[in-house]
Amino acid sequence: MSGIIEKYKTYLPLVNDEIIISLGEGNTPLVRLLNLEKKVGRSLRIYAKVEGANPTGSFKDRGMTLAMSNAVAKNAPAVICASTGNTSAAAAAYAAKAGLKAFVIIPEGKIAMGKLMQAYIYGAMVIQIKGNFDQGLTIVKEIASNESITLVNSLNPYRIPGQQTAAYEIVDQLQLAPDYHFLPIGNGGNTTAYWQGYETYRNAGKYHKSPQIFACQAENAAPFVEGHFVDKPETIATAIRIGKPAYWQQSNIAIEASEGRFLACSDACIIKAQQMLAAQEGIFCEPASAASIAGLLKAIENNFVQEGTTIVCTLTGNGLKDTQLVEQHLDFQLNSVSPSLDAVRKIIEQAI
Ligand code: AN7
Repeated sequence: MSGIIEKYKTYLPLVNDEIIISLGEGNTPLVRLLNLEKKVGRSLRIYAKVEGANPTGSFKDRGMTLAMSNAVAKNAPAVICASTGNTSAAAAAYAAKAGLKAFVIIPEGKIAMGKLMQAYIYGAMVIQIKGNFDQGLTIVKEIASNESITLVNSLNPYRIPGQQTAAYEIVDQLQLAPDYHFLPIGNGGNTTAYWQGYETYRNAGKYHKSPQIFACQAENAAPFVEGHFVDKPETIATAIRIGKPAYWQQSNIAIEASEGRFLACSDACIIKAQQMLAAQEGIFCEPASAASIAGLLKAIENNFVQEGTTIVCTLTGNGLKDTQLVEQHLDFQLNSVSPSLDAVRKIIEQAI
């Protein structure tokens, strides 16, 4: 299976045509959320772009394939990133494929266990700091500016072009540009990538108007909504627990130019949206990703979206990365019964 570089080569800055480090990323499902449409009761077409279907389970793979290919082409000896989890998983996997050493800096106790295990099993050197993502990013930027190690955070110039391919795919899948695009925002790299991606396709003559971008945060980790950096961001959606976004200006430009909005949702709304998506649409995304659905519901409630429109929500990461959170918040009972036909049948009969 070919990845996003093969598919969208003409749009991507590739240093050496012969060197492509790919795990078959991209080409993720665009799923119509019919049950959600019914639930909101308006004439809206709502789609989910399921980025958790990427090789390491998040959208980060799109940027990482290009960043890693070019790092190899430039003979980098190693790569480094700070991460809330998904970037470290993607960096570790693509570095493994490339045969490069990866160093990943993570905030102690604040990344999902699945993501941490990914970094380990792919063979990265994991460095845990007694601090948050923002502090980690400051450190890796400094290291990458002095050493020959390549930074593969979204500040790497190839990450954003790679991530733009998600916007191209959506338009190619829908055969049109959506009216609205909802996505979670942390550092703002992906918001910037989507906006630039949609604008690139618009400039290529594919449509006249790019979608309005709605970028969604968690209430207590909402620097964009508040209009200033936040020192101690807190949210159960650890992937977007970011107080000093690196793509501050570009994200503000994307929201303003697209006539979109920043939205903040409570952790409770995010968890509710995550559970609803799983139970009613069959899609298990991680909490941060559910912020886009929580944001959409809030936007609909506030009449920010017009009737008769097409909406795409990006579900940035896979729910399987963070099952501990589900365990904590989902009200479930698991009692064992005797291994007899009668016992099992009794339970089924009571449930039907
Ligand atoms: C699932 O992995 O920042 O606004 O270090 O993992 O581009 O930062 C992750 C971010 C949304 C926010 N959804 O994207 C990291 C990291 C998920 C994420 C975001 C992240 P950006």
